[in-house]
Amino acid sequence: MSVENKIKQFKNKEKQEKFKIRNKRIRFKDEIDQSNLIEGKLIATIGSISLVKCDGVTYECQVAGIIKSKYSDSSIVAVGDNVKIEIYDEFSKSSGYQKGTIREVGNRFSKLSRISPQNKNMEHVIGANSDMMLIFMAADNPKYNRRLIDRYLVAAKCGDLTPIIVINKSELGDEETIYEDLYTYTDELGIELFLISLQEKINLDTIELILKDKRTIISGPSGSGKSTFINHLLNNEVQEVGIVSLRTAKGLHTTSFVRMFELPFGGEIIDSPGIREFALWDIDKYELPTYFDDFIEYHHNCKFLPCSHTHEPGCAVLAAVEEGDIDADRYESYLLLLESLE
Ligand SMILES: Nc1nc2c(ncn2[C@@H]2O[C@H](COP(=O)(O)OP(=O)(O)O)[C@@H](O)[C@H]2O)c(=O)[nH]1
Ligand SMILES: [Mg+2]
Ligand SMILES: [Zn+2]
Repeated sequence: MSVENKIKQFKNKEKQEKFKIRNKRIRFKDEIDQSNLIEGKLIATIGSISLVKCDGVTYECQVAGIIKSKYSDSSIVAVGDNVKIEIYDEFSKSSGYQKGTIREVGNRFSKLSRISPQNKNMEHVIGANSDMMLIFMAADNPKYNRRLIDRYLVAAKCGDLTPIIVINKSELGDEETIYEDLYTYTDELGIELFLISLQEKINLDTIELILKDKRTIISGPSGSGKSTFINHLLNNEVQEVGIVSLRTAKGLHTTSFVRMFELPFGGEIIDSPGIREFALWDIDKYELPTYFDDFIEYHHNCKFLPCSHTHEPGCAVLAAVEEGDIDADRYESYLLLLESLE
């Protein structure tokens, strides 16, 4: 058995123990009564409340006490989930939506996860079943941050999301300098990079073509222009009244607030304005190098395995950094992430 598989096996055991402790309130079943259930998709989470859209109608839902889901080991429901709900003859006072209960959660083909701020042993799935992750930053004010780009890239790979980098406020920087600065991402890692300006209306059609008919989850530091971007995509249409009043009822600063919008030209975008910190979930320090695509060809050639690639004699990754075959900036991100995992 390879070292990586051994680590995986160990982690799974450890996980199962943790999972026994949590989710006590909810029982998981392989089969449930399907009569009275309707299919929908989860479009917003506000604290413990989920909004589910079925055939164009939005319902305010809670999770049932007995549920069918493969995900007893993580957030039980997440924005983007395909769910089945039972609806009631009762309307929510805060949102005005008809009430329902989520009884089944479909399989997720991708996810963006972080460590739950409430409980560091729990996974919080920010968004599910998304095709892409848009890493949204600015040329300046605030200037894009390579440490954060690398952290997002690890999360994207871990969750099976295709990463795309967008640098907004391009009029505040020198395009050539930015392309040079980020060439590792485009040329070494094959990630698409777009420079746009919402203010000067530069390259906005290009980015819309990328988003069209896909589901995208957007992440980036505050101030980079994400809200401006989403308003632009939605033609500045106001968001659903029910969501606004629910947020007010629940307190505007609900840290788990996430929502999904339909794009007028086709596709969907998931925004998580309630989420500020982003600690990587489910990554072991010995596994971390496998999330750095540019390390992989060196990662197995170290003299001693597993290797942390920090100080070990005969480390092939360190040698590649010294030779300039691995970008020194990427290596610095690796060291910082490694530290954060310890
Ligand atoms: N100079 C410049 N400012 C922009 C651009 N796009 C957005 N902004 C401004 O950046 C600030 C932060 O935008 P906001 O959408 O709130 O960022 P968020 O925190 O990521 O949601 C606002 O004052 C916007 O008007 C741009 O292309 N150029
Ligand atoms: Mg914002
Ligand atoms: Zn090494």
